[in-house]
Amino acid sequence: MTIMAPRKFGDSSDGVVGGRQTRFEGDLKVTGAAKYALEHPVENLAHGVLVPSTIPAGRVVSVDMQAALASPGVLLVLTPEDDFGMRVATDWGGNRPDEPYYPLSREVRYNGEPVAAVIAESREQAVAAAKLIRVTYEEVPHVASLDDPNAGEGNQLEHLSASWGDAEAAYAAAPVKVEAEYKTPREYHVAMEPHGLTAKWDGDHLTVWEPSQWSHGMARSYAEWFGLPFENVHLISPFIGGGFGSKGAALAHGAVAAFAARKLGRPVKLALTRPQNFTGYGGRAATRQTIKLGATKDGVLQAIVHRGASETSTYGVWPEQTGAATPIMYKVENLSSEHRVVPVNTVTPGALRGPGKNPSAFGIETAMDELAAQLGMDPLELRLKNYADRDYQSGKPWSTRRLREAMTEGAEAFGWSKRNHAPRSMKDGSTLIGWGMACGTFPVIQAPSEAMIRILGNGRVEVVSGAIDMGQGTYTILAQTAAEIFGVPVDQVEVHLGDSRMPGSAIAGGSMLAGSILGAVHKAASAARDELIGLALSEPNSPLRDTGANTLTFSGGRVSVGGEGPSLTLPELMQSLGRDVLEIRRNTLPDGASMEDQRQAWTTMAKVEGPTMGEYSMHSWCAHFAEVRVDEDFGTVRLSRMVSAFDCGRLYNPRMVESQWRGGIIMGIGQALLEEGLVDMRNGRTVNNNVADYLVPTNADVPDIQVISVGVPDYNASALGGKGVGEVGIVGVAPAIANAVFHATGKRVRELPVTLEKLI
Ligand code: MCN
Ligand code: MOS
Repeated sequence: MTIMAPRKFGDSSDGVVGGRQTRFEGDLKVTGAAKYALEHPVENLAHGVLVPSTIPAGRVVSVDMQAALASPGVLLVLTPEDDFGMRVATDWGGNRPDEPYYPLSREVRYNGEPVAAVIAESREQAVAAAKLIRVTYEEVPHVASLDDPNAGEGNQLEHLSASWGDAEAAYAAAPVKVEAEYKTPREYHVAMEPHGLTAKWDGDHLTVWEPSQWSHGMARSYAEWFGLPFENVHLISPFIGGGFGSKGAALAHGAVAAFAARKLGRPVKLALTRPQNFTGYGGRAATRQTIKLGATKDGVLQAIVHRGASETSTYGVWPEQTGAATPIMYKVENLSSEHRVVPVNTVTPGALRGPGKNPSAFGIETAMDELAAQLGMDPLELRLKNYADRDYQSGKPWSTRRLREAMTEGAEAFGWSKRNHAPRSMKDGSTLIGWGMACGTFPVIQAPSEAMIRILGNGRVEVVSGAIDMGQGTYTILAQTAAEIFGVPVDQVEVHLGDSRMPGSAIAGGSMLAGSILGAVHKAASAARDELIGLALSEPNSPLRDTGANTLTFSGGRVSVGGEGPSLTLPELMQSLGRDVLEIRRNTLPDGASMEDQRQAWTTMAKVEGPTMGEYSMHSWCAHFAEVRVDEDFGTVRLSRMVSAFDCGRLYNPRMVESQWRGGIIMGIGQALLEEGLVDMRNGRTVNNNVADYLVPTNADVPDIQVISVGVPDYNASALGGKGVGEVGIVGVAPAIANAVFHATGKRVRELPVTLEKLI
């Protein structure tokens, strides 16, 4: 269990909901005291490594492991021959086929799929022995990527289609038309902390130290794999070095390590190499989409026709939904949107910050810029002119949508009114200057959570939850919430997170955690405070008993009647009540939810609700404004300035939020200018599968980023009025930058990233 002991704080006014409290666990991180999963010391460790396939498609015919077995320190070699005795676990969609699970696959479906594993006394010995393994394959023809001529059209996913009016007819009749194809490449999470774990068995109890975005969901997978009760698995993940969507699910390497640990009767640590991190969990799928916009001569949208496709694997369906943002951005009476998935020989792609919305915004927001250019209109004016007064897809009113304010206030801060709208009109010597804008969105996703509040005799307030902090600020906002309710300074609060034995929580994913877990903590803390009030007013030894009050005030570290008369500190109150501890657990499920409902709520996605499940359509919104400087001779693009305005409802901690937004924007800068998984068509391998060749932004690539909040509390979206923050920041960044490049150069780049060879 992790006890937070922060040493330094901002103003006391920062330590409440809405305050700018500094990062609660910051000290632990900068001093190295925060232990990440793979750093957890475990005695008698054995070390595992995976052997990845070197072909993209086919079968493992045989594995020659004699030399590896004879190699120093080797304890165990696992191959597809081994009967793991495991069963397939429930996937994110809630499906659980009744089938055996082989984490080392005999069928090879992508280059890099694990086909063998070596466990040895040391990691070095395991690595050396793994090199001696000879795998014989029977290869079959493969489809390398979406660009492979054999990729085919793929399969249309009906549930992702949207349609109203008669889009094709309205497009045909529209006096002004834009039609273009937009492409995004494979992109990867590149978290600093690699995937990996230590697995340890005690009888039929399994402990797993593993970075996780979802302690309960991942513990369930381990339990299901091994046919164990959920309670027998203990997954521990107090700190994470970046997940960005990649650490929400238990993966094959976890199964291998846990199986090996059981077989050897000793703990096994297994960490993926950097290249293996590109195939351990899939990155963002490559996408392509065609958008047709029809408009009147004065820029009123008449029709949107959208046809998109994304790569998936041959064994799983992950749609990177190119039409996710398209239907809700603008007012349009005729729309048709369809998405296909095209199976290729890749690891199944996965969730990467802003899934779906992100490539979708690249399509629609570039197309809108093209329409503005064709009309000779200010792209901001075009967007405001076609502002969606409601959600045309669901027909529902917005809960809150301050996108207009985001656009106008962002434009004001950026100085947009000084823009000369003609491309190539703004220069500084041989440097072309471009200003571009684009909008973004991410849905409010709601899920139940549970939390426990413990008040100790010494007055410390503990918040306990299985929720995850991978850097977003969960520790901090939970501490602020409890501090506010008990009227104590934040340093009187301790937060315990990231443990599947703690109360269940929503995934730190889909930007749903903060709204969900704060609801639970607020409920549990309010209940604990009510309980304390009840006791303080009724217990014979309580000095507050005879005040005749019917409630008490918690403020400035003291409990009193409306701040008047006698007052007690929390420890004094606990002492007078004769209590060492008061513990209250609450969840946000409807009252009377059964144990089965609760189990499902914390360990599956069964109770997760989308943005239009209720009366309203609920989303976060943003508008980005980018300035680029392009060297005309060399085609190099430098982002020189960025202003982004957001509507994410109420902000629980603006300091954390600004950092979330900037983090998302920085990832968007990478997507716009640098990031591209390059596929070798001969063998289906992403060749730049390392941090030297897969480029992400460094400090020198990132200019000053001004972020602005225009949100107002939205109590439909969450108990405390906030909307999601973690993902919306990346959405719309790439089109804003690409639009700025068009404004600078007059060249429209419709395929990310915008690299110099596309400009000269
Ligand atoms: N917050 C707030 N007010 C709100 C909403 C959020 O103050 N109205 C702040 C809180 O500090 C909260 C944080 O923003 O902890 C993120 O909240 P939320 O939007 O609910 O997102 P989650 O907690 O569910 O986090 C997941 C989200 C996702 S899906 C990805 S991907 C992502 C992201 O968060 N990956 C991250 N941010 C990341 N940040 C870091 N450092 N590392 C990652 O891997
Ligand atoms: Mo975020 S991609 O939903 O973890």
